[in-house]
Amino acid sequence: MLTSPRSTITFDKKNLDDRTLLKLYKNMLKPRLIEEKMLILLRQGKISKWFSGIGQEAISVGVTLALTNEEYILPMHRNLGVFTSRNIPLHRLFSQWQGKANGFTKGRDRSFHFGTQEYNIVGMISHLGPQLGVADGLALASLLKKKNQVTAVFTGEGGTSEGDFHEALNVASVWQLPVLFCVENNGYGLSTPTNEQYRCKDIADRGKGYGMESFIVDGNNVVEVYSKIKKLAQSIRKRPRPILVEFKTFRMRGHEEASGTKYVPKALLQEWAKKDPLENFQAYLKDQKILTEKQEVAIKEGFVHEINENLKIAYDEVPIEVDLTTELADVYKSFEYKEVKPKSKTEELRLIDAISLGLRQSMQQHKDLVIMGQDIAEYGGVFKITDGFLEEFGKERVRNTPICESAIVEAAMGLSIAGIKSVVEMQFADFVTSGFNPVVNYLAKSHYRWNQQADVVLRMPCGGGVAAGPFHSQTNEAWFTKTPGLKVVYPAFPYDAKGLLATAINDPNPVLFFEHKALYRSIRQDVPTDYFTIPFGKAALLKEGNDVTIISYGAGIHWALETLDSNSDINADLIDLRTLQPLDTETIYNSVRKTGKVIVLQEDSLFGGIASDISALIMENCFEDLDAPVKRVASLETPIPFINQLEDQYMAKGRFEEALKDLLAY
Ligand SMILES: Cc1ncc(C[n+]2csc(CCOP(=O)(O)OP(=O)(O)O)c2C)c(N)n1
Ligand SMILES: [Mg+2]
Repeated sequence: MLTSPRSTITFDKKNLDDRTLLKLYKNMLKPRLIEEKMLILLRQGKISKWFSGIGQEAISVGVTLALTNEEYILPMHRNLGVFTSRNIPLHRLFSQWQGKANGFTKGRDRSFHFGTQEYNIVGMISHLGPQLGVADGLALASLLKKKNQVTAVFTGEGGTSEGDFHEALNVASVWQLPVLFCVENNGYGLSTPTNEQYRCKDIADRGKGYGMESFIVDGNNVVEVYSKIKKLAQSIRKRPRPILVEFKTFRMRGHEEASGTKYVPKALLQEWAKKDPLENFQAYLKDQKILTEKQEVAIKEGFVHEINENLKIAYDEVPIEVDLTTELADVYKSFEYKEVKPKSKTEELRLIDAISLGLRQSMQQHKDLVIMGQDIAEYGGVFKITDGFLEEFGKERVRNTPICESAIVEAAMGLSIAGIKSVVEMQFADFVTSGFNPVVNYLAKSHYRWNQQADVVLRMPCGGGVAAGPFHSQTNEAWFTKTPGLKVVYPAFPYDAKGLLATAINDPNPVLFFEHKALYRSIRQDVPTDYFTIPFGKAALLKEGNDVTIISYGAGIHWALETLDSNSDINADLIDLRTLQPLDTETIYNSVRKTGKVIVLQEDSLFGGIASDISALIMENCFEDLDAPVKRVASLETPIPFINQLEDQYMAKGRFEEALKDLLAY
């Protein structure tokens, strides 16, 4: 071990050869030079925003070079060194930052908000924490596919305050997933110093709380980072488990360039400037005669040349072409629906049995389909949909989860990135709020942002009429129908539920599959017992009549049927939407053009529900054909109450018949 007279860091190269040491050096120098160039361009107004990782390069570089190129890394906004160490052509990075087509997001997302399967990198979303759970999913895929690979995921110390961090660590630990949680503790989260961020001594201590090994590493010492991670990665590949590593380092510049460092004590900056990872390592290599002055200059010149050349390529690239068709088409991954016709053999099934059978058959169809949810294995799920699945498909594919909706939705995303389909059972649709962020920000936007499908189905037991109160009775489809990138399915019958669930699982896009709890055991139908599919975006015309068009879905369909049964004089088209996204506007318009009167019935509260949008669409597209204003019937603008008489008053059901008659009399 030698301390360089010019280096304040003690490097212990152990058995690392000179080639490796030089490689570490070069890989640190490159992002540093790129950043220095970016800071100049920023001052010239040629780039918009920059999050600097200067002073933290040893971590990005040491971790990346310690892994194999096939192993996934999930970097953050200060990890340029991850991208450069994976040898992404610089002009592609520059194009990405300039929002050009040769980048990774077709100009749809900025800076480091992208992933690339080509380089096994999965970039962050702004919300910081979600990628920790995505890493769990990637690591789970490695286990399931027996790949013996490590997944490394980064977070700052600020991000460790987010629930996602705790959920991800817990899941990784309970499932013994091969994840390296890399915490870069750089002293600040935006302007917030560590003593306002957390109260434990070291973040590494948190690993213990989750039953996980953890280590503290000098994040400014590239030899230590590389050697330690290399050793840990080898050990994890042999014996899969999560490990937390806290890298002590410092953020030498502002949170982002415009925000400055006024709030950072000067003495701290000076102290850490002396520990610069690149300068110290360079001094060490020179002392050790591993790097000569001449070599240093040549390496630097080479990089400067590469940077300038690539900048020119990126600047010369034409600005992105605006093409509406492409923009709209890229929200979803294209999916070629393959019809599997139902065979003739049928059996009378309740909705719940049809869903269970459908799910079972999809597990048989897709040999690596994984289902995850609370209490779904031995217990069979709170509604018993997955009863017996554990015995048939095994513990690897039928996974009980801890109570952490966010991390599980994120893990499902990770599985999808690794090419594995999954179905997540929300115990109750109400609880999706605890995993809301990854649904609407990660799953929904992933294909549009970087061409990565989220091949995930969320099963959503929903709905009222079961006297279960404000947190077990909601029908919250409207939270999702308004988010581009998601598909929303809401069957009313066992037959539809079985066929649509098969399609939802075949479809590589994120699908929210609503299952109405009050219909689970009350609605029966003859259903083909073999596997079959039903296409999305095709409503069912359940009844035909010329007086009025009734549009509904889910439980509303059964309320409408009851009303029509007891009013045989009313001749109505009854449209069961079946899927809300995509929405079968053609069937709606055709019917409205025939009847001239429409009533839209939804179980959810009125304001902002899908009935409002359907009403608006009809008004915009069929105004001339209307003989009366479109009528919406929905539940009260209150939370859904518990006790029957209050719930009955709340529900749209009680107001439907009168509204329908009023409309007919208009
Ligand atoms: C959920 C969420 N809340 C707040 C922010 C705004 N924000 C972006 S980065 C950041 C600080 C992150 O600190 P840390 O995790 O320590 O990473 P560092 O920037 O220090 O590398 C904040 C508050 C955000 N992006 N997402
Ligand atoms: Mg920080």
